[in-house]
Amino acid sequence: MKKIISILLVVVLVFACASITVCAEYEYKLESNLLSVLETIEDDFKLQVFIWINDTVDEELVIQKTFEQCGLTQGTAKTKEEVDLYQRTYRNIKAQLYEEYNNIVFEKMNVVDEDVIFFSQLTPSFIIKATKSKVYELAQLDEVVSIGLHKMPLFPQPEHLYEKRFLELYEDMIFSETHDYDELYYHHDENGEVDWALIEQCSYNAPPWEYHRVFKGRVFMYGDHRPFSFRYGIYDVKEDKFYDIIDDQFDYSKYDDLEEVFNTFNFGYLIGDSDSDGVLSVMDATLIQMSLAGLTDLDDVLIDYDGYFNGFPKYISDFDCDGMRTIMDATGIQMKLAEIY
Ligand SMILES: [Ca+2]
Ligand SMILES: [Ca+2]
Repeated sequence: MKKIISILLVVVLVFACASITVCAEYEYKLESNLLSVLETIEDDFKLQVFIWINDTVDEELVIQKTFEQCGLTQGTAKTKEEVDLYQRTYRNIKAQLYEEYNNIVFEKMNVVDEDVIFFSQLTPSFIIKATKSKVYELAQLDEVVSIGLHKMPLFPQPEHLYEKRFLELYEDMIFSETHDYDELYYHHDENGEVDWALIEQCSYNAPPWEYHRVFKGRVFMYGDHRPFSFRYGIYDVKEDKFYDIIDDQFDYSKYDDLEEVFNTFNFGYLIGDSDSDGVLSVMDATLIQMSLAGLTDLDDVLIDYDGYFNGFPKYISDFDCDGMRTIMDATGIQMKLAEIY
């Protein structure tokens, strides 16, 4: 009898462990904010959720194929046209690879068309409307990696900018209709009303290694950023207009807190920030001096692989943006810190 009880106990324990493992894995796929929302919603209420499925595309292979098809080699693109050709080819190859796989998983998810908000052609992801029970059901699919809440924006997405910048440039290109859109910061006027918002928006395009721009002391990477040149834009509430902030036409004086916002949130890379702590300090200058003296290897972010754009920095520590790391970069940082200009 004792033996039977022990066997039963073992069986019960094995089942208990198995269900704990399943639950843990199950919850692991659901982001914590979604889990807390699920506890409070009615059974028939449909949430907007973002679903990421496992990525079967070999990124290295895509990049290799892209360079072959473009007739370029990594680090040789010199003009905006070459960068655009690279990105266009990259997107098309990637879209072909995702098309079949995403369709198979989508069918397995068993979601009705009217609940689909976004079906990605270039990433392993979807945005759908789903009830609580549907979310738990999806979390059990092997292909689903994670599920999160889709954040609802306050302002409309800048579709007119797509028409102007995107469609004209890329009319022959396969692209997703919906792109990541996020309202990062709301600026309030003296009455407490939102008068402008900082927008981050990007489409899935290409690795951002071919081109960059220094703007207000920060380095912004070009790459998968549409409709704004370098990912960031402003929505002016009163004018009901979107502006590309890294644009020669952008009137920076109207949004004079913007530099502070960028520095506070540490967007892009702060030029000269050799130790990558998000702040310009004497340590950044010291690190440059030490590396020039051969006392340390300065392993800061490499931003231009071959320095093929003259006048652009090659490293984050290249404070004076001349493409080289010299004592002038350390001096420049020290002068900036001492506010001698
Ligand atoms: Ca620093
Ligand atoms: Ca330099």
